[in-house]
Formats: sequence, C-alpha cells, structure tokens
Amino acid sequence: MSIYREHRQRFLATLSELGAAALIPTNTAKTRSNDTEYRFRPGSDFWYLTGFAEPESWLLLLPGAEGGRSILFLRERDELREIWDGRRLGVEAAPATLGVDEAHDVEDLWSLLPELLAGQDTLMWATGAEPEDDRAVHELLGLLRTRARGGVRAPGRILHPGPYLHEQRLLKSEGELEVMRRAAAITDEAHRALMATAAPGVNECELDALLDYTFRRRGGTGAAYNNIVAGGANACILHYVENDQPLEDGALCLVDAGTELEHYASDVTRTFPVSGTFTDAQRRVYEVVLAAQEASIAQCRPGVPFDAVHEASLDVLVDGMIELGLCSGTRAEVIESGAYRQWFMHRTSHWLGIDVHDCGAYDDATGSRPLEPGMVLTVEPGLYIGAEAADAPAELRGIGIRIEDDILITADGHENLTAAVPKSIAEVEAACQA
Ligand SMILES: [Mn+2]
Repeated sequence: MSIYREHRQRFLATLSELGAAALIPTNTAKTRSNDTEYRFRPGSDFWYLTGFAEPESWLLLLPGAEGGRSILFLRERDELREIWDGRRLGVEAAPATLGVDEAHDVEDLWSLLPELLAGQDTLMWATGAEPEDDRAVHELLGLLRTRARGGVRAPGRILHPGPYLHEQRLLKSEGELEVMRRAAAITDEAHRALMATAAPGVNECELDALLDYTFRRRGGTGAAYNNIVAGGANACILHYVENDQPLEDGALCLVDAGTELEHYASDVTRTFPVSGTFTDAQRRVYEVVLAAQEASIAQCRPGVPFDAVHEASLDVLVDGMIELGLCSGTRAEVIESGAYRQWFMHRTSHWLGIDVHDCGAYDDATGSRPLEPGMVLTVEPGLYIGAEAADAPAELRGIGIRIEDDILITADGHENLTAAVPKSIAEVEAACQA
C-alpha cells in the first residue's frame, strides 16, 4: 500500500471516531508575473493524504462505520488542454491509481458537495488559508441550512485540521522516513559538491545553481526553500537569498539548502572556508557552534521538552561568547539580560516534514511539549558577528556560522538523518579539498 493511502486510512479512522467529514483542497496556482505562474506545488495536507500532484484537486473524506469513504475531485481528461498544459490522470483512472473510493470531475465539486455533506454534523476545514475557498465553503453551509425545513441537516461545527491531521503529520511513518532519508542523501551530495567547487572568485550564484542542479538531477523536486549561499559577512543576514556575490579568499561560505524529494523537505546548513582551510579565528567560532549543536543533538530523545534542545545550544553558545570576548559577565547574566541576542538571534529548532517548517504544535498543556518517537526536528544553532560589529574583537568581525542537521526522535534516542554531511573541521576541510 502506498504511504499516502496508509495516511488517508489512519486519518479516516480519526474522522470516523470524531464523526467528522473533511474537505481538503490542494494549493491554488500562484501568479509569478502577468500571465505566468510559479511551478505548481501541491498543498501539504492534500499531498500527505493522496500523493497526487495535479492542481485543481480536492479530497473529501466521509466518516463511516467501515473506515469511511474517500472521494477525489480532479480535472477530467481533455485532449486539447493536455496539449497545452500537460497530462492529466483523469477521473476514470483515479480510483485504481490512487486507491480512493470514488473520483469525480472537479467541475462538479460544488454541485455534488451539498448532497455529500448533508447529514454530517461536523466539517473539518482549514479556515483562513484561502479566502475564496473559505467563502465557497461558507456559502455551501448556508445553502444546506436553507434546506433544513426539507429535513436536511447541515454541519453545525467547523473543526480546524491542526489538532488532528497536523498532529498525525508530526509523527512520521516508516514510509515517510524512507523518503526523508533519501532526501538527506541527495542534500549530502549537494553540500559536498559545493565544498569541492567553492574557491576565491567563484560567485555565490554558481553554487546556488549547483545546488539546484544536484537536487533535480538526483530526482528531487527542487529546493525545499530558497537556497542561502552566503559568502563572508552575508552569512550574518539570516535569510540572505540574493546569492550573487563573488566568494573572497579567506572568507567562510554559509550554505543553508536542502532538497525537496517527493514533496518532503530536508534542511541542512554547513559553513566552510572558501580557500579550504579555516583561519584560527574562524576555527574558534566554528568550534563553539559545533559544540552547541552537539549539545542540542544530545538532548534529542523521547520525553525531553522541545525547548530543552534550544536551551542546550544557548548555554554552550553563551559560554563561547564570553570566551571569545563577545559578551561579558556570567552565563546566567548574559541569558537573563538577553545580551546574547546580538550574536544569536533565532531559535534552534523547528519541525520538518512535507513543509520545511512543518506542522504540529510546539507546546501542550504542560508548556513546551516532550519529544516523541517519529518527530523530526532541525537543530541549527549559529553565531553571527557582523562586519561592522564594533563591540566584537576585530579578528571575529564578518564571521557568520550556522550548523544544521535533521534529527529523528527514535524510541531510545535519535537518528541524525543528515549525519553524512561533512561537519567536523577535519571533515569539512577534507571535503573542500576533494
Ligand atoms: Mn532550518
């Protein structure tokens, strides 16, 4: 059984328990400019439940005693449109190909939905995502209510999928992890290629293009988010995406990039010396960030609160800031005052999955939620010392370093999905000279 069918059956079991129907559209096409569009990317909830990537598709799930029913709405085959816009699966082939119970032409969505939703008490619908779809769903519910005198019962409750579908997505299945491991392997190859290619005078854009080339050549759907290729002090701009400057001899290069494979993300950051060898100052900062990252990864096991992963990095980074002359006082004073934020201004982790910043709550009733087997999170501490940072020792100015891996929580600890990407100073220097 495909992983998507398995996801759908599990979610249908939840819906059947709740007595709720769920309506899940894919993404809408987004205009890039005038009459051209961005390459289509399916909606994450929709992809998770179908593995189907065509635009203009909707999934309706109905609860039921025998595991419920899945109904897909998709574009009908059309000889002329397919000549212009590409192949379509079509209504007839959809049930056998995707394992859904029924399929209909998406043109009939709004005329069939009233009948299909009549008698349902609860509709799971992600309000607030697409205003036009929101309006259509509310009009549909209004229409059903006008039929009350005819004995039609309209759903009286709308539930957001967050606590249900997004919690299911947070705990990865074996099938999903297999995809994420393959994505990690492609991302490893891409980072190695960059370390081997970078040299003084090579432009950031060449490395950016090499990332995309490696991702796509190996079967990825592209970058999971905009590549960051930041030479020297550009690394101190957290979301630097211009990627258009020549790399300078003696500088570092920070690369935050991961492939998307079958619409699952990987998310890796490495920082390496353009010339192939760290300077003494770069090495001292790198060792602090690496020790912080290792301390955080060591916290990754079931039962540990999500925030403890961040706090482990923060402790090591703050000690390092004091040692490097970036902050003064004790660790407790620097954390209390927030003075560390000048050099480390972001959090350490986020969930990872179909979305690079994946769904799932970070807190529960107890506060920061405990980690559980099947969760995947990034661990990405950094230190950013701007070129103009007057209160930093001169030799540290212009150094920005982040190190990021993708960590799966397992029953007895964790698995670093991206462990193969060179990370120690010796490994990074060897990869640069490869
Ligand atoms: Mn990240």
